[in-house]
Amino acid sequence: MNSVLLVSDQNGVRTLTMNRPDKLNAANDELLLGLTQALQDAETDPSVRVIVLTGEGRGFCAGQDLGDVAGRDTTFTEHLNHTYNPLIRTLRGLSKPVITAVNGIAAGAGASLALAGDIRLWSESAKFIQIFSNIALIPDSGSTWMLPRLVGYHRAFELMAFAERVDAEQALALGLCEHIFSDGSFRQDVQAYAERLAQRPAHALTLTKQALNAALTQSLSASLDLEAELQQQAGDHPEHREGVSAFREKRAANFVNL
Ligand code: T3D
Repeated sequence: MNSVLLVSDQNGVRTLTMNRPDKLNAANDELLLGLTQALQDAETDPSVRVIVLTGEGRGFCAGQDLGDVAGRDTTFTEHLNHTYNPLIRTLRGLSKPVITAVNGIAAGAGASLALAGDIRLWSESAKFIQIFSNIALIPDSGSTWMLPRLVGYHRAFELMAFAERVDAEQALALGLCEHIFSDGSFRQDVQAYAERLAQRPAHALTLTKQALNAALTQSLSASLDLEAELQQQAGDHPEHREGVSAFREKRAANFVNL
């Protein structure tokens, strides 16, 4: 039997590929729990500097596998608390950078996953749909928290109410993705981008994520205090010494293995 999640490593980049292409990578419990575990494994593996999450085939993820819902013996609340919520908490809580490489349609909880990366790279034919209202559910897996922060309350509500289809150009304009790559070279372009990110100072990026995530919910004054504390940790780290030495010696810094 094929694994619902493929894991591969190349040059410090761990790629996790959702692998249910016949269903546009719709998520069953095996995929959701496996993905959460795989993210935790990537976090603790010192060889991993960047994590890429993508999908096999023409879909990124079509959200909850609707075939699995009928006859389920858990409530929606229990199911979310057991599967999607730990996944999103784990993903957003990782110290390492996560790239969501949105290779195709991202719908429902798949759209929430697409948003959850630190960097979102889209193929030119990718689409994003807050599709929940088509089946009279509410957006979950963090979409109600993330989307209004990106596009504002009103645009978020409209996208959710009409399950509007957002294409890659619109997504770029709305701030739902950072870059669009061609369909034909998408996987290679994502890998090259991720490898560039893997060369950056990992410890400093971890602290940067910490400061940015805290800033989403705290005051300017609290952020200034946190910056002062985290800057000390950054300044005390060998990465900082290497960066300054490289500048003085007019060479490229090498932050790997520090
Ligand atoms: O705890 C809880 O359960 C609550 C959590 C909820 C989280 C959610 O994500 S709710 C939202 C669930 N997702 C959906 O409602 C999306 C359903 N899918 C679609 O509306 C369409 O498939 C798409 C708009 C995403 C793509 O349309 P299209 O025309 O490009 O592809 P398609 O032909 O509809 O789909 C291709 C195949 O994938 C097809 O299978 P078939 O007929 O070839 O055997 C289709 O049934 C299957 N598929 C797509 N999405 C799902 C799915 N199978 C199961 N579940 C899906 N979500």
